[in-house]
Amino acid sequence: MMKLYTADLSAYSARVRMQIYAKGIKDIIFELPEHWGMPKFRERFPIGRVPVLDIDGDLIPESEVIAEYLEEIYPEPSLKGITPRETAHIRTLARIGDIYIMNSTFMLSRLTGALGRQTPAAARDNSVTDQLAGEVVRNLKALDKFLGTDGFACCGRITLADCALVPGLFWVETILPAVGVDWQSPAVANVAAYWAAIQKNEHAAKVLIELRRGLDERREMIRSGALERFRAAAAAAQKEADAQK
Ligand SMILES: N[C@@H](CCC(=O)N[C@@H](CS)C(=O)NCC(=O)O)C(=O)O
Repeated sequence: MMKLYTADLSAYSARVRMQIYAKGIKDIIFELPEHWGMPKFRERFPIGRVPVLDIDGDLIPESEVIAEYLEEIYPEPSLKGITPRETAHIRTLARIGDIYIMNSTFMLSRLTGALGRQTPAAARDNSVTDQLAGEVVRNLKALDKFLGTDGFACCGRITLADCALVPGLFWVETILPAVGVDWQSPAVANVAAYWAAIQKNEHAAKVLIELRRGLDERREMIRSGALERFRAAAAAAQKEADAQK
């Protein structure tokens, strides 16, 4: 049986989980990987990130690669286009969600500790975080031009584009206000309308519940100091592993 190594709060994992829900795939188990975040984890998973698809020990990393693989082995219902041009459009939207939205918000969160903040930062930290926040806002405006206006990212149905954009927009909504950036503006009215509509879709709603649960757990770990202790233990274990090389 296949396993997907995944974590609730991971936007990239949520992208694949939403695809699995939308396709109605029932035979993939979800698991948090053993030794998550520790050097032992990276011995088995060199990129050190989730999601990873485990097919009887054969490991496929990277959400987009997993998504394409799942489309090939479970072709129906297809979350790709009916024509090559439609598929190219879906991939463009999914790439905006991945590279320009999820990646930048993830980096922004790491650099600012924004996940622990529920009120805006007094001032953003430095030019790197300004740059990343600017990238996200600029690319939300780009997304606005590409998005459909019927409640889906495109094609009038759930596609791989929605699977990437839903977790991406959850991170936008979580991280940008926490770093003092108001992303809403008339230039992203189409994004805001899409975001309001897609949250009512059952598969999107399911991953949003998981993402919010992950966020609550993470905030509790930050509040209790458990995250800091975990990171210190991971750094110490890494130092020891490096010294043995
Ligand atoms: N490009 C990767 C990104 C995956 C990623 O960044 N995953 C995050 C969670 S959303 C992670 O595992 N982070 C752990 C770490 O960086 O140590 C993908 O598409 O799968």
